[in-house]
Amino acid sequence: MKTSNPNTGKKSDHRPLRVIKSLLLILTLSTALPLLVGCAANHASAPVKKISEGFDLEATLPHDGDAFTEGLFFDQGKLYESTGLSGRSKIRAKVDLKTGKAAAETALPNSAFGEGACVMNGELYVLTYTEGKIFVFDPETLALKRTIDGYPREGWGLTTDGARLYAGDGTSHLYILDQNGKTARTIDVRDGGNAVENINELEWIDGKIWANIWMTTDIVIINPETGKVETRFDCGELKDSIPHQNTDDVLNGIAYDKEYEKIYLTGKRWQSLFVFSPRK
Ligand SMILES: [Ca+2]
Repeated sequence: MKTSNPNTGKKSDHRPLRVIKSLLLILTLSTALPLLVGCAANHASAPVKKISEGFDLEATLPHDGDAFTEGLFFDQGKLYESTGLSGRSKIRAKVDLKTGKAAAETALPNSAFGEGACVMNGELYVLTYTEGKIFVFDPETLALKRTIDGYPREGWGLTTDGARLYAGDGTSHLYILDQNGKTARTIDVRDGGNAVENINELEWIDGKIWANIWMTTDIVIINPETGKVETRFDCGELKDSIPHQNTDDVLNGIAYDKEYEKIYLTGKRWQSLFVFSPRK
């Protein structure tokens, strides 16, 4: 806007005022835009990749086609597996990678339906599906050391960071448990702002939680601090290579051999165990 200057009678340009307004506008936009972009980024879905895009398939090993895999992990360099189904659930210990045969096995007590399993501080924990129990075994002898009763939710996946247990119940929540099964914290798992349901078998890998999503070929990588899904891997190419599948024979089983940085993937009653290493 231009007005007449009463002192000079000349047209006066209030340019400094316009410059200040412009600067204020720029300042406002420069402050708000990153916030808006940040909000959008927080609600952006995790990138989806094929597992073969980030990892090299190093080997395809035999896996027991009768094993209804619910938990898969390494302890002391040996592969362990927990299996499900009522009356048929067991722990398969020190699995020979070349043959897929377990050096030792033990059935779960009381015909419980076995679920996720892991070893923490020299104790082998096995969740049960609906029995409200957590069984604790000696990983060497497979002797039952104790039973935690009154676990307040369904048992699905289980893993550990070495100090705490992380358990799922088939919802979009993960629960941090102490050595007695007491819940210390709940993690809400979200991808692009949406709750991620049906979280199943779990594995702690380098500070993140890898999780199978039940009845899909997806594995999500979860930030345990925020619950945010950071990457989603589609493992459909693995499932497609497995013949003669029943409806329940889904991808379920993630184990990490930390010493050799290899990731082992399988599924319920799959005849194959896939070994991947990160592409470098
Ligand atoms: Ca696992």
